[in-house]
Amino acid sequence: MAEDKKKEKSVEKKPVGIMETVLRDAHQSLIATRMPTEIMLPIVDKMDQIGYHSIECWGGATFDASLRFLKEDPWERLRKLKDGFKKTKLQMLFRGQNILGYRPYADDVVNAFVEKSIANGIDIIRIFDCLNDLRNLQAAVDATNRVKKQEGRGSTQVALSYTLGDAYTLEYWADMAKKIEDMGADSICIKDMAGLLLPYRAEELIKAMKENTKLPIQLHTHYTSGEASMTYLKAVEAGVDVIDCAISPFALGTSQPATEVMVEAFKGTPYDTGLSQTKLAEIADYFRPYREECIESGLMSTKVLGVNIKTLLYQVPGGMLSNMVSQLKEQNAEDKYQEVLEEIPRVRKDCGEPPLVTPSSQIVGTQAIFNVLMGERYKMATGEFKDLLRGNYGQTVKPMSEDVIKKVIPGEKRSTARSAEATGHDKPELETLESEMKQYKQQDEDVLSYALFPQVAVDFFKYREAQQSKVDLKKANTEAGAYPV
Ligand SMILES: [Mn+2]
Repeated sequence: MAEDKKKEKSVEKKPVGIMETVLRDAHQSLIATRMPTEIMLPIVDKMDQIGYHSIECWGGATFDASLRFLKEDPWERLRKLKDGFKKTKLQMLFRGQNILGYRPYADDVVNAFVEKSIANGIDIIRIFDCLNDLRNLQAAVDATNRVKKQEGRGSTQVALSYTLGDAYTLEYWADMAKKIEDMGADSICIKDMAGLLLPYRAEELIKAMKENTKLPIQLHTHYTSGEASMTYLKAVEAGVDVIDCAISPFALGTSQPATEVMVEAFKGTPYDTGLSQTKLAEIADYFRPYREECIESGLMSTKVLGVNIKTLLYQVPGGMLSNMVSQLKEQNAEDKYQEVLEEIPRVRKDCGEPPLVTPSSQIVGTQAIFNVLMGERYKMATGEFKDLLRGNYGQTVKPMSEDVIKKVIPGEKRSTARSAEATGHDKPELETLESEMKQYKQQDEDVLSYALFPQVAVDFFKYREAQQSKVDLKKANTEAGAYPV
């Protein structure tokens, strides 16, 4: 009898996992990805004792920002984090065939990047595509699975970019969940970059997907529209397995819901995370002075900290809105703001109703500005918009407007292949890339940094060499007794 009761209780329990984003998305969303490694390292040991499902700490914009602005080797950061996180799984964000860069790469580069990411410390790779064209994810998924088989480390998470529109029915999402399972992923992520997913919609969505797949589902959203904590609550009740949260000093606004708030909300329920508020408070205490510093220096603006309900009205991500405002300002056309906002959904429809996430958000936003400022729709089109119509980014869920295709790229051949083939990156390119940069190479990973950001990486390599020769010089001179000790 007593045993039966115990059994019943253990069946009921379903602790929700927390992925902590402070080392990646939270600072990408609030301080333009500028958190340096030296701020991260002192707290790693304590974070490792919390019992998070995982720590997101790499990928997204961190790679670019490290090389470009912080003059840090992103690979070195990853190795240092791995040294400190002895128990907790490390997670990264990976842009499908584009890896972390802005163009599609050949499969050999994708393979090498996945191998090196795992070798240097990543456990879970979250892979997404801006059109949700799963073919653009297959190479990265296969590479991760291959490493997992060989090394026993590495887990594949496929992320769907969440969006709204006629095509995005519950059937669509449920069907995608099944397809992701079939393509060999270990888990699914719903990636809601603009905070569009409302609480009751989340409940329906998770239930529908769970009916179609056994894979764990992780939910990622942003607090931008102010709905996110409620969305997590309903999603967890509907069976979601992991939620993405940020420790309070780096939570809310355009970042994620606060870790401590979600932990407290589920305390004493079947979803109890089991995480200690006392220990979490120590993490928050550590990051609070840094937050204050960022506010004082202007790195963290109060503009990103509030709630912006307009993201729901126009389904435009927060970052895209601020981009749009500055583009209009440059053209002295701030009075066209409302017109452009209304043009965005129309442009999105014309090009097959894609999710608005990097890079599709910029492509659609800029074209909407062109359409309004030129006084005639598609009188001029950007190169990227043409590429989107040509099929170079892959396939959209809905067909594109034939009229717009005729007007913008008349008579041109359109591709139906995945992005790497559509853009001619269908042959190995790693060797060529290496030959271009071999004078700077100090580790195999340098070739991959160069592949993603050629100019920025070379600048970094030169900076690194200068630093090293300075240090060597100092050391040599000290050894020779040239400097007084
Ligand atoms: Mn995000």
